[in-house]
Amino acid sequence: HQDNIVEKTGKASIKPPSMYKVILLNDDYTPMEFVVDVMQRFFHKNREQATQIMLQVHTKGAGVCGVYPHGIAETKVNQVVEYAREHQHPLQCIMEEA
Ligand code: TYC
Repeated sequence: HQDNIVEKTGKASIKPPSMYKVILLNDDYTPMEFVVDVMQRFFHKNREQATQIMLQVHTKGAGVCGVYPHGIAETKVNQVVEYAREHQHPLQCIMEEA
């Protein structure tokens, strides 16, 4: 729909779509190596970046993997949750407006 189109004095102005942070959550069971693999596989991080973010999630409870438009963020969340489920890990991933 068109909530990104704002009518003003007869002239339409376009505002860019909102961006969403995709956030990984810590848990006690998902192996560190699996989390690093997830970040390389779905967020195009190299091994060093992936390890650094994983350690931040592990110590602080949560970490941002990337910022994307709504539909892409939603797809990433679904891919991560599905992949974790397939491997029987409780890893959780959420999105929130940036
Ligand atoms: N805390 C997990 C462990 O000690 C590792 C982990 C890191 C889990 C990041 C989830 O998003 C996560 N095995």
